[in-house]
Amino acid sequence: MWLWFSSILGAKIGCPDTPVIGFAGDGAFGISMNEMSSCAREEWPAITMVIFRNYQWGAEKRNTTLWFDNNFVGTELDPELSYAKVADACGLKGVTVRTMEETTVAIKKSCEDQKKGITTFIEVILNQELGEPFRRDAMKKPVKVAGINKKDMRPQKSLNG
Ligand SMILES: Cc1ncc(C[n+]2csc(CCOP(=O)(O)OP(=O)(O)O)c2C)c(N)n1
Ligand SMILES: [Mg+2]
Repeated sequence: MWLWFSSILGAKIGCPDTPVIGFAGDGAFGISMNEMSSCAREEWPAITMVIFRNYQWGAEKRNTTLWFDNNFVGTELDPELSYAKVADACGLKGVTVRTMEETTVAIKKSCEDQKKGITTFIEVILNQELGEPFRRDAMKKPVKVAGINKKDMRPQKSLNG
């Protein structure tokens, strides 16, 4: 999940004459975005990164709503944060788009820009509709599989005797 951005940078280093485009959810991208502080350097070849911005860990949120009677916890991302602005601040190019047409235009333009050494981050603003879980059949409430029985506990022997 977190690997995509760094893999995309590696793919471009491996194939510098090919347009390289990465796609990631905003949660996944948040885990690997620290590479943004490196990839504006002169010697790094340019890539395009498309970030699907639904302001949530959607897959995890879907799981928790199914497990916990439509409740969710710990899945909301910061709505104040703009990945496009972070890109600008890193000396990269940040673009915000809201429609399929805008996204298409931005991706095409970014591929042209790769030839000029310009890396583009395209932040695609989405709604928060949740998709189907990967495994609906596995979406049962977590159950306690093993408790702790005091009788099973033993004092630890000291290593120093
Ligand atoms: C390294 C790693 N950590 C955690 C997970 C579990 N996981 C699967 S999807 C997901 C949330 C992804 O959120 P986002 O990238 O925003 O995508 P969305 O579901 O919102 O489209 C997480 C945490 C994972 N797959 N890999
Ligand atoms: Mg998301």
